[in-house]
Amino acid sequence: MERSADALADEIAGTLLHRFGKLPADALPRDWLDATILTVRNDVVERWVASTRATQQRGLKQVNYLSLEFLIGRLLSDTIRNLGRDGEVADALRSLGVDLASLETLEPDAALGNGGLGRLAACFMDSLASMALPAFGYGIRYINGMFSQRIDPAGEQVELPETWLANGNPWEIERRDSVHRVGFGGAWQRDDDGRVHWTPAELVEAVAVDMPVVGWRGRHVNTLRLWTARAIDPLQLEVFNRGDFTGALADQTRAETLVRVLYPNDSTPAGQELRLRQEYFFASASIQDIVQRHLHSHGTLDTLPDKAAIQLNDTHPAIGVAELLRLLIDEHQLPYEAAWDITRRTFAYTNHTLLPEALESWPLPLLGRLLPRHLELIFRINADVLAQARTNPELDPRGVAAVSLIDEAGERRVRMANLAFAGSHSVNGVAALHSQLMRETVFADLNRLYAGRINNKTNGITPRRWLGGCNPGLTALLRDAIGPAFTDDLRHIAAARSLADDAAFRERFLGVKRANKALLVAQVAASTGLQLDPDAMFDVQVKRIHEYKRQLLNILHTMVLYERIRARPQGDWVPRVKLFAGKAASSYARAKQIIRLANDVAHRINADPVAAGRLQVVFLPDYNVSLAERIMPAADLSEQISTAGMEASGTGNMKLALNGALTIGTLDGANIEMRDHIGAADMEIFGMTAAEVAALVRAGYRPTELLAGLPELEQVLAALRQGEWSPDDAGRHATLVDSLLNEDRYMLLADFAAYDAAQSAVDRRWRDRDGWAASAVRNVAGMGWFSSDRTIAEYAAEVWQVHG
Ligand code: 26W
Repeated sequence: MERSADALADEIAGTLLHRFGKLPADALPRDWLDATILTVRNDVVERWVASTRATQQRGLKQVNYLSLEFLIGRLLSDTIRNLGRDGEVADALRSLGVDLASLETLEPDAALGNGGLGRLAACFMDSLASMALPAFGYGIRYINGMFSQRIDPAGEQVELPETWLANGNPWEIERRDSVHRVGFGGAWQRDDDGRVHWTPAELVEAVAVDMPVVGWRGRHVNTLRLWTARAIDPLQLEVFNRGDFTGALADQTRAETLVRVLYPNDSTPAGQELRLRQEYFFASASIQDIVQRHLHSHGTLDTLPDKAAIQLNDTHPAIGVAELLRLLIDEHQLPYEAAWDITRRTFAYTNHTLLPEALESWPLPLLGRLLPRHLELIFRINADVLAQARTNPELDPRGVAAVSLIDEAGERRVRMANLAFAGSHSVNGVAALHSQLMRETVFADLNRLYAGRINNKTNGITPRRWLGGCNPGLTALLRDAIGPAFTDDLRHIAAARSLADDAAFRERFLGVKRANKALLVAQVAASTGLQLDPDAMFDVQVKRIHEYKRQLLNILHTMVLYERIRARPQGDWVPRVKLFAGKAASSYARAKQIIRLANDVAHRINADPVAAGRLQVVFLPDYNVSLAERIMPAADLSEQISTAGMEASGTGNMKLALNGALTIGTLDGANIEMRDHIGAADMEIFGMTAAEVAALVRAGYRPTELLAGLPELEQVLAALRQGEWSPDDAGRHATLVDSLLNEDRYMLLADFAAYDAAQSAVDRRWRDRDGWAASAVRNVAGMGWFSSDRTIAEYAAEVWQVHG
């Protein structure tokens, strides 16, 4: 063993003794994990302090990424790999009789996010640090992250609270000197000098809890600053003078409520007052912190836009626009025009969905009651927006109403996307099609008013976690074949393209895939008792359960396939394992019903001997980052089958392709750009384009007419309606069938025939093992552009104007 590993073993044993009061013989696995993390953290903290200091001394502009979600996952293995110390840590622990790999699986996932938007934030943090761009991620330190999902014996989703902090969080450092007061309610007044004073009815304190974000090769460490809430010291508030102990306790409870739980809703705004309180608490603390840090380094707020970029991850932090304006005007006495100019030059906004029901808006009376001064400022902004809109010849009265920050139809509401749009110098979509649709649909009038403001930054994924970390076999094979350059810059992975024609390489590639599948098979056996066939095609759809993502299309096709197998058991079937995973929002009944159906289908098919060796179906519970890290490397086929125009980008599509899965998908989101980079011949694209979807909506979608041309599906739907797939409760799936035949916004039946044809084409590809392997290799080689390093480089150059 190397000397460094010897020394490290001593350090870990020392931490165990001094921090946990244990000798190695008495230590439990969790003690070893925490001692290892705390020991590694010493190294991290030294680099962290050096990075922070260097940024300050050089006076560099900083990025502030405001996001209500950071879907991080585990940190130990990523951190030591980025530091280049993974081998050394494994050796040190081995010398102490401890296995690193099994320790790593004890670390809870930091699951402070719902899905794509939250995971993107985590990938961006990794890229910012890896590219040595100084950045803060700002978020909330939720006590309960994304719920953990169980599937009960009946096949229904059950939500259990997630408790990642139950044993403490050894990565975090509380910053007692970074504390800000956040107010709610009350009233404001203008004094004789014209100065506005807001007297909130309630005050809480936001306390910073920092986590280090270590970049690739450990050269730079950034900060993820998560806010926790506490009641203001009751002695200070003189509550105790009044003897009001219960009042003090109630204050503490009210404060904790703000950070209690992540809203487990994607694509439908939560709508409750608590969510707005959460958003303001987080936005206000973050903006105050940015202002304070800027003043500390630069002395004046005039230079804020030159030294700080603030990126709004969707509209969740958009109230921050009004908060910065308020601080500049009310606390720092800037005139409105100067404050607005600084604000607009500082903020930029990313939109992540065009689904109208997901666009946040708040009832005007609610916002006015909770944030009276902010509502006043929103009116002030809106006066300018409307005045400008009325002079714009491209906007008719309907267009003027569309750009207004206030929705006047029905109950008056504040449109957060319009606030974010008006308050930013840059507004971006997350894939080329999505940005185009922003210009043409939801933001068409804002795009007329602020021409040129919308731009595109196609999403990416961090190759450190989604290749190097999750797929060491493929990484080693690639390093061996094309050298290590791709580990520093994923674009170099293109060198693997020609290896698709190398038979020996293909064999090794298939060997890696087979080994990854064996790992997943073992995990599935342990978690569900089901023994999957590792030689079958692993056909994977893993993502949040949502109608627009069309898991139902995949399930219905699986049912049709099963009926075909039953009708011709001796046919030459390509063996498939249909793998589903994903969570449904707790309030989203239809999505939960889809989970139930997937499980009913799995029960029936897996129990039928005629399907054995031909078709298996499994719904893996509790999809999270760690499970994704197992699934991506083991997948053969990636299902990306959303109704065209509805999936903003997708990032699971990228993770699967980078790990050598072929995509069956619609021309939606980033699938389109993947096709451009990988080549159309190595993907199975099918179905309506976004333009065709829109045309069909205009012409009128008539599913019952379509069904007449789909006899096999018609039979399956009839059987489903009659209860053949749910013998214990015949009526269970009737409403699901109805939804397909009435007003199905997702137009499943319109794409069914094309999907079926594409699946047959996938079967033909699979039968040609060499062709399949060559295609898979070209998929991997074609993914270099989809590194989040590329995305971040574009943001840095075109939106933030920052450099390391
Ligand atoms: C207010 C409730 C709420 C919460 C989250 C509404 C909407 C959201 C997000 C839009 C959900 C989300 O994660 N969107 C996904 O963002 C990814 C990163 O850009 C994209 O790849 C996905 O296509 C998009 O669905």
